[in-house]
Formats: sequence, structure tokens, C-alpha cells
Amino acid sequence: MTTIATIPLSAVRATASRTAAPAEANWRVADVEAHFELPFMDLLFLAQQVHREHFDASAVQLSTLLSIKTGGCPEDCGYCPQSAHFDTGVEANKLMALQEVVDAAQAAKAQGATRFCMGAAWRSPKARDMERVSEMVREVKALGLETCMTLGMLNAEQAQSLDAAGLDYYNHNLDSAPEFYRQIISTRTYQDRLDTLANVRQAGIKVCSGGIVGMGESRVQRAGLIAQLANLEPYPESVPINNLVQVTGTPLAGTAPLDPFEFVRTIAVARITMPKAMVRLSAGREQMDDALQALCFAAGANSIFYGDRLLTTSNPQAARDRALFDRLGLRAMP
Ligand code: SAM
Ligand code: DTB
Ligand code: SF4
Repeated sequence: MTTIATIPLSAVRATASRTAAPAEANWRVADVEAHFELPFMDLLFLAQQVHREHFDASAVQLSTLLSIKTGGCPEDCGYCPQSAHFDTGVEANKLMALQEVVDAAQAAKAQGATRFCMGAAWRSPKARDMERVSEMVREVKALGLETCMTLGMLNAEQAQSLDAAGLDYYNHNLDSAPEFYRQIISTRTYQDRLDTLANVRQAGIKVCSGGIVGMGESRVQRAGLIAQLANLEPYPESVPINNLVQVTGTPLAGTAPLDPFEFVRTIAVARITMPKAMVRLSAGREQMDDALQALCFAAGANSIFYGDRLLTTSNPQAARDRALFDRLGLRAMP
């Protein structure tokens, strides 16, 4: 078994103290896996140390999600209730009106969110969509909120126009290790995802990229996902770790659930390998009890989706989250 003495602590230290654009970022999958293999308490201790070097361990960033265009997506992502390939009962809607989006953002701000993430079930935005989503960015930003969008694949020009509109973050997940990816999605490649992330980075927008666990992947494949993210140069500013929300009708419904401690390990390893990133405890929180969420925060998660809906599935009520924060002495990050 790996012990705290045998893992490459020098690598952890080097990573913990580096700046945003590390020339030395080169996590081997085996080194990441060695962290997963640590005794649970040692892994949590390491993750806490790295977390406390860069953050107030009791401050958590609050992002609210809004689905601005739901369902009818041409992609076949095996986890997703919004794919037109699967019968999940999610209706296909058109792009939401600007005022509806602004109203939702205002409500999110009133609840205490600092970032507003707008998601569309597109393969990629069409030219006619770009002006409308850019307007949404400008108006939401004018409310004093950070803005994030997730609209599918972007080319360089689209990324530049979102940057010009003032977009702060673009979310585009790698989702899984490259070796596992083709079992989950056939309509776009891993390289397509990397190209979108490069276009976003090049345009000067901050990168939000993470993945989903609990899809039947192996531990090495979870390590493979984290290594891919950590080796991006620089690694993403924001890293959502989603636990698969199983939706009836999707091919992944019925997958054996992940051991909750393995989910916590994934958070800890993300924290250790991407020390300055916001690591978001993302989808799947509604299915977790308070004690498991507390362990995720202890492992270095410092961001959540806040508000009673994710995109099409439910998320804990804001009041439940506020009560949990009170019990744990957590504070919303300003
Ligand atoms: N269509 C865009 C795309 O795929 O890039 C943006 C929206 S898509 C729903 C955003 C992300 O949500 C996916 O990359 C995936 O990581 C996550 N997601 C979707 N369905 C999920 C589920 N059932 N459980 C957990 N995460 C999910
Ligand atoms: C991310 O990594 N998770 C969010 C956000 N980015 C867009 C989406 C979770 C979706 C969960 C399934 C649903 O509600 O449809
Ligand atoms: Fe479409 Fe995004 Fe869902 Fe894939 S994850 S089916 S691209 S909405």
C-alpha cells in the first residue's frame, strides 16, 4: 500500500508553491493514483495543508446555475438528461429571454451568490446566438456578479467575442480520462474539448473545467482525469467535480454508485494537484448527507452550486445550505 512516506511529497510541495503558469506541471497518472491510494486520513491531512496554504479553509464560493437553453441537444453524452438521443422527459426549450435571465441573476445575488453560471444544451453556439448571450453577459455583469457560461464547443472567434462582452469564466469539462471518454460520448472528441479550452484560455477568459465521477470508471481513470486537468498550462482556475446524477432514460442510469469516500478522495487529489484552483463540489450534492459534504470541504472543496436547481435536476435548497454553513462555521466567500 502507498504510505505518506512513499508518495512524491516533493511534487506536492513544488506544486503548492508555484504560480499560475507552471512550466513544471507534469503530473504522471501514476503519481496522481499514488495519492488516491494513501490512507484516507493522510490524504485528507495533505489536502488540508495545501488548501490552507492558499485559502481560508472556512470560506466557500457560491455560484448559482441557470439553464438558459434546455434540452434537445444533438450530442450523446451518456450521463446527460438534455441529450435528444435519450428519452428522459426533459422538454426542449428555446433560448431564454434576456429579462428572465437578468431576473434570475438578481434573485441569485439577493440569496448571496457571487457568480452566475448560464448553461445551454448546445453542441456549440450558432452565430445568431452569440449576440444574445453576449448581451446576457453584459447585463448580469452590470449587477455586480461574476459571469460564467457553458455553451458547448467554442471556436477562437466566439471565445474572443465572449471575452469582449466581459465574460469572466467559461465552463467546459473534460469529463473523464481520455481512455474512458469514448465509452460515454461519441459525437465529439476529447481533442475537441481540449481545443475549446485552448480557445477560451487564448481569449483571456478564465477556465472552468472538471469532470464527472461515478460513471463506472476505474480509480486509474479518475487519476487520469485529474492528471489531464492538472497538466493544462496553466491548470483551470475553477474545477467542478460532479458526482453522476443518475437520470432515468440516460444510458448511465443504473451504474453502481461510487463509494462516497472515493468521491472525497477525488476532491482531495484535485486540491493537491491544483492548489490555487477553486475546487467545486458540484452535481450530486442533493444526494449527499451533511457529513459527507463536510468531508468534501475538509478535503479542499471551496465552491458549490447554490440554489435549488442545477440545470434540469435538483440541488439542495439555499436554506439547507445556509443551515449547514452555520453548523460548520463556513462563510460565503465575498
Ligand atoms: N452543453 C454544454 C457542454 O456539454 O459543454 C454545457 C452544458 S453541460 C450540461 C455541462 C456539464 O454538466 C457536463 O459537461 C457534465 O460535466 C455536467 N453534467 C451533465 N449531466 C450531468 C449529470 N447527470 N450528472 C453530473 N454532471 C452532469
Ligand atoms: C458542471 O460541471 N456541472 C454543472 C455545470 N458545470 C454546468 C451542471 C450539472 C448538471 C447536472 C445535471 C442537470 O441538472 O441537468
Ligand atoms: Fe448536450 Fe452538454 Fe448534455 Fe452533452 S452535456 S448532451 S453537450 S447539454
